[in-house]
Amino acid sequence: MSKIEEVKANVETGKTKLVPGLVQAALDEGNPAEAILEAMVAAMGVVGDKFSSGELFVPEMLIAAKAMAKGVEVLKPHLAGTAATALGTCVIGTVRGDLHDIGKNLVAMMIESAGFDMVDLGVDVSAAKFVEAIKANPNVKLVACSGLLSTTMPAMKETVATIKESGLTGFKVIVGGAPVTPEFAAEIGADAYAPDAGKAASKAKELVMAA
Ligand code: B1M
Repeated sequence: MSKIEEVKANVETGKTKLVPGLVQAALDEGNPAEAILEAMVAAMGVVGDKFSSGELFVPEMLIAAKAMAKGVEVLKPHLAGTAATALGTCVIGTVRGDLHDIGKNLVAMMIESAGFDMVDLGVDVSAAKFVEAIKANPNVKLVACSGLLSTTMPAMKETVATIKESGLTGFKVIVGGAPVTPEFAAEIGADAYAPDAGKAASKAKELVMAA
């Protein structure tokens, strides 16, 4: 088994203590950080499928998520570059009712490395909390909302509407997460949609530089 395959297998089975060392070994073997990340994301896909089919339950999903988070810590310096330009502040959060944060953390990391200062509100963030954070932080140029559950898509819609109706201006709103589509993003009035962390960072840069 290659080191990348070992990383995938150990994320899947939630081996929190082993994953960081395996990620480091995979890096030492010369594997690109992006390929290692892809393997970990694929592992979470398998975990999700096994959850859907009743083979795994919430505790196993949680442990796999912890294992992946430990692996991402090792990968972080290899994924995030240093930006030459300061693009302003980004406020990010996972919307109300939703506790998934791995994708949101990856998006935050990539947007930060594109040149934004990051204000991460965490998970289960209400629309009002997003608005408060925009008011409290000077120079907000981007608001990023993540959501992983189809049941929290209405909360994303409410968040975007509340932000847009707040009268606050000078920033763009980007949304994403597995159940979110470009059509849904447009329908709820978001300025942009991105399917993954890398594209979220390039889109963020493009949006702010065009404004
Ligand atoms: Co949950 N969960 N979960 N879960 N979980 C999913 C999402 C699910 C698809 C599993 C399944 O059934 N196959 C399913 C959702 C079904 C649906 O609504 N369509 C699901 C469910 C049902 C649930 C619960 C309801 C289970 C229950 O209690 N019965 C419950 C809900 C809790 C809540 O939030 N209120 C629940 C709980 C959990 C845990 C807490 C145990 C844990 C999360 C721990 C954590 O995040 N710290 C968990 C996990 C781990 C998963 C899976 C297995 C993995 C998620 C993940 O981290 N993926 C997931 C199955 C799956 O994803 N296939 C599943 C890896 C991550 C890198 O990908 O987050 O998609 P992702 O992020 C991507 C893109 O989506 C995008 O970029 C990232 C990659 O570059 N992206 C953005 C994300 N945000 C973005 C924002 C952007 C742009 C792009 O712009 C702002």
